Amino acid sequence: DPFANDPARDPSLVTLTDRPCNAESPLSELTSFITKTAVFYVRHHFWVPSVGKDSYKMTIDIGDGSDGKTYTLDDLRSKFPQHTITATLQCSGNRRAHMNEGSGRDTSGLKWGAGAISNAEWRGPLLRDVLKDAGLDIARPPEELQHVEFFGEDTYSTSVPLDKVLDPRQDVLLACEMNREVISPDHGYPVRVLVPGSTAARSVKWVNRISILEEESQSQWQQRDYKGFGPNEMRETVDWDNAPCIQDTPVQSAITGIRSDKDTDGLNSIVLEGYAFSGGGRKVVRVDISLDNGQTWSQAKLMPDIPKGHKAWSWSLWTYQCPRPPAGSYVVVKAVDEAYNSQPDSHGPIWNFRGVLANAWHRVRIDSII
Ligand code: MTE
Ligand code: MO
Repeated sequence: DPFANDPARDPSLVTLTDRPCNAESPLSELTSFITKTAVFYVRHHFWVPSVGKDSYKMTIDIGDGSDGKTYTLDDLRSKFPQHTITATLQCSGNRRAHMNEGSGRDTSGLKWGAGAISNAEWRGPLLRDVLKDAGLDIARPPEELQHVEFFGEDTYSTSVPLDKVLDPRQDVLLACEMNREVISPDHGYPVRVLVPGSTAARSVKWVNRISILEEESQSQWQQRDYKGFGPNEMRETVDWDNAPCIQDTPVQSAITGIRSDKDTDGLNSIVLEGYAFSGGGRKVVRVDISLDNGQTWSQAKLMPDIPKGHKAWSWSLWTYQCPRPPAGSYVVVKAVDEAYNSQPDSHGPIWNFRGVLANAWHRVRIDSII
């Protein structure tokens, strides 16, 4: 049984499948800026491979036909400056269940609610520094080299554009620590790639080989998954080859908590809490709240959390207090990022058969969770 070595997991994780483990963070845990490692969402395609820290080796092959250079964990930790960032990982399927419900059309894939997203602090060398050491001319890379492919010990693989990795302000790490501890087995022990601002599918866990290539990865996760299509396109007819793979993700927000409170005059009120996040390091500049299903709006308060890194790689948490609306009201959230991208009002027009990038306004019926 290859799953026999999977680690024990926190019982509060919301498990969708056990083998392989796919589990959401409980929404009540997503109201802290840093998600505790034990309740960080888990998304595996296979079992957790066992990789010893002493036997760990990673090979970098820079596309020049040479054999490549190999690094131990100790090399990665001691030979390169270590960088710390805070970054949110969000699965491309986050909120797929909302897309299904909102459009009345099913999609293929795990029915994630709003908990396939979490935020952590990551530490390790910049991948560009390691590529330089491996012999890549990072100031003037050969024109034909355009992509970096990551291979996981579990056979998962995918690639990102080389430009993203070479820019020191994009903060692409070989993360050796998560929340100031060695990375846990579920999140890639001992080393995972961390590509901040990109869909989490690119942040390969248990990475043991990195190749610089002329073409994108030919893996199924690059070519036949994690792509978006029109609402009319179906599995049988789509042109996979001509759709770009998802890298940066669109702006997203969700309500993660609603609690009863008293306002300063002692009157009944509610406090809404949630997250807002955009891909590509685009900062969330505003979170709009409606208590009447989108007729009228006001702004939530963004929390003063201090993210680390060159861009807005972490979500923004927000709160909103207001008089308690009548039972049966729909509260709605939508966010705006620094490029003034916003979220669509419903999932019907953005429905796609894989159910990726579900980011319509999040609506919650008030009496359903108080
Ligand atoms: N890396 C490997 N090696 N194997 C995987 O199955 N899943 C990817 C990505 N990296 C995956 C992987 C996907 S789809 C997601 S959403 C994130 O890891 C989940 O990361 P997490 O489990 O640390 O939350
Ligand atoms: Mo994912």
